[in-house]
Amino acid sequence: MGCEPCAYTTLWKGNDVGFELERHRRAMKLAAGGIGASLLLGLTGCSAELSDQFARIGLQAPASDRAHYMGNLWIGAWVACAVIGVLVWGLIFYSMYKFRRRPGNEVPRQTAYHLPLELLYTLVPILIVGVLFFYTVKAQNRVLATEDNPDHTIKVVGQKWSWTFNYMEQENAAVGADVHEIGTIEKIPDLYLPVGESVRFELTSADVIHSFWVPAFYFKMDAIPGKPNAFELTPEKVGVYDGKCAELCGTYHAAMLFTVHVVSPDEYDAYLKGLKDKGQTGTKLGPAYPSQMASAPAKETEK
Ligand SMILES: [Cu+2]
Repeated sequence: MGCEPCAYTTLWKGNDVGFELERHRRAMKLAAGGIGASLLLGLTGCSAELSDQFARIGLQAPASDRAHYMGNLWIGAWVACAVIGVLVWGLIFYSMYKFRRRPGNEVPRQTAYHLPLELLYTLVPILIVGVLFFYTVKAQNRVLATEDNPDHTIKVVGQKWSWTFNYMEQENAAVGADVHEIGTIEKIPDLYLPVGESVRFELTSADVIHSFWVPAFYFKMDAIPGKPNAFELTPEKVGVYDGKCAELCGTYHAAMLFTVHVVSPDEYDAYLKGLKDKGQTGTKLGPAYPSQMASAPAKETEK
């Protein structure tokens, strides 16, 4: 059996039907085995976290107030796919059985120009796409919603091959200055966030397009030179999370990592105070760009 048309011809002629049926039976057994193994892994799980992750269809635990909207969209899309998949496969197997070739009936009855059927398979996909589009826009609007006065603003700069975080905390009495941390390819930078307080991220880039991504927030947004982007969220869970660049930006794209620490507001202030004490005040566009960011307040001077 070299190719599908040959297999089809052979099957049609009825010369090797037994072999073909055996081949399909084996393929079905393999598929059933694979699905069974996945289910078993999900149900028994190596740990509670793994089975929780299975229930979230691969997503890690959500860590921000916006993640739930994206998580619901993700689960909803999979449920829609499963329902449609079961329906389509069901109809396929039903047709295969119901209209199978019978002795004395070499060519089954052909159906063409069946208007109701044609309308059905034009309208149903449009309906499916429409429903998915509606829920996508709904989730997107919630994820991208902003408020006038977020509790904190962090200007994030993507630069080859790391990140610079500028904490705009001059108005924060506990810190009293804008402070920054510059990451380099040798030193993965830390991003500190206060739990339960809203943070506005203003993204830009010093060179090429990068993308700011924290998987536990279920969100990423491009950092584009000359085009400021912004989004907001409130971290909900104290913990340490991975951050990375999600835009293939060049040779060391994979090295553009950062570590997110969601801590109590007091620890957040203490960390920023530490940056201030180390002289990391003012705003920066990364190590290769010693000048201040254009939008930084004029009174801020760099050291
Ligand atoms: Cu990048």
